[in-house]
Amino acid sequence: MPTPTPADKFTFGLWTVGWQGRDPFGDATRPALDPVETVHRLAELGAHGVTFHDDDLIPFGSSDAERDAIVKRFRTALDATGLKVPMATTNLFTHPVFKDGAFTANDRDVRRYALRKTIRNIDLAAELGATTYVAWGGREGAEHGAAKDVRVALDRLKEAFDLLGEYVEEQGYDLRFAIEPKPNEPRGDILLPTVGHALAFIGSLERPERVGLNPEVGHEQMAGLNFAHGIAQALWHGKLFHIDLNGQSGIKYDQDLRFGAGDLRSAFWLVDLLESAGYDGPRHFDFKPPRTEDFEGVWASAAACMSNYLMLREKALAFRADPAVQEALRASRLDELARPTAGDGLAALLADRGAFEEFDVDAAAARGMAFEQLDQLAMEHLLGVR
Ligand code: XLS
Ligand code: MN
Ligand code: MN
Repeated sequence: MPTPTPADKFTFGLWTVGWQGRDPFGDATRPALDPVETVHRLAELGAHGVTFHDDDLIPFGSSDAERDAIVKRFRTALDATGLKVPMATTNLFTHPVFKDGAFTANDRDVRRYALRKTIRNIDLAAELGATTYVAWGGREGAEHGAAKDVRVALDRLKEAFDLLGEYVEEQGYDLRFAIEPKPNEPRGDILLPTVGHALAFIGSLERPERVGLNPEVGHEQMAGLNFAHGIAQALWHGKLFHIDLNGQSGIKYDQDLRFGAGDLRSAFWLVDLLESAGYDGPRHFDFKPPRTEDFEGVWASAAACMSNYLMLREKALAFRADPAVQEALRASRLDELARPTAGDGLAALLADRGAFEEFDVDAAAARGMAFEQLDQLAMEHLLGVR
């Protein structure tokens, strides 16, 4: 079994292993975890870093003196273990004040409060060395029709990101924002529901270069989408700033299974993509150890997230290195896809009788693509028989 090291850049949110198992139907099944213990346990397991929402670390409503003491203790644990804080984010969803959203709440005072809460934690994130600030707009959405004017709400969302970008620039922080799309839950419908929606939105911002994506496996799958395809497009746009890895079985509630559980084939193609594209950011796990588990199960599932990634990486590398796969890729004509369609120019295309007048449509239509053989090789690698 491969063992993780900090060089693998595995990171975990405090809220993942720290999830107490509270769900809409049941109470907590585990006691609270001390963030300092989490730091030590993650370091022992071979993780590179830890991430947090402001309220995961500093309970909502803490005094300034309590806040300082908590941050000091946390920092001591980071220094002792060498664990990094590559990313932080804001909780803009738990407190009832955010019931109608944060940056897009109808109430202007709530929006101003949300911005101030975010800015306060951005200062802490920068202080702890984070270079990515995630923004998941869990409550930015609606259950009703006319109660949310979506076009106006998007104006307010743009305003928020423009102001936050201005703040970060003014402070001279080395910090980029990563928007995390999700189609629903906890709102009936959430703004920027998918990678595609968020990519389009980023183009409308004042500082688009400072804003990218933090896509989550399960969130795209909740919308029935192919996660690896979404990630490929995010990479193509240069917008994969961060990633939330976990597992999901089909279109249902946000399951947050450990990475590799759920759709295993999708996880294989995702790791194959991240590794072959040279993604060098954190591999961040945003999962929830099921509420059936005690702490032994919690740490076992955290370790499994990392080992599943590493096992899939080995499989993906072996798949790409296999001469039979390389031959199958040629048979499926991936090399042809990589050739520009009209590198010879538009005039040459228009003059090329072979491209149209003399093109043998029937012969081309009859050609097999040999995709099944290629895909079966992937299956055999994944199942460990090659
Ligand atoms: C919830 C999100 C959340 C973000 C951070 O579904 O995944 O945990 O990643 O706020
Ligand atoms: Mn999730
Ligand atoms: Mn997430």
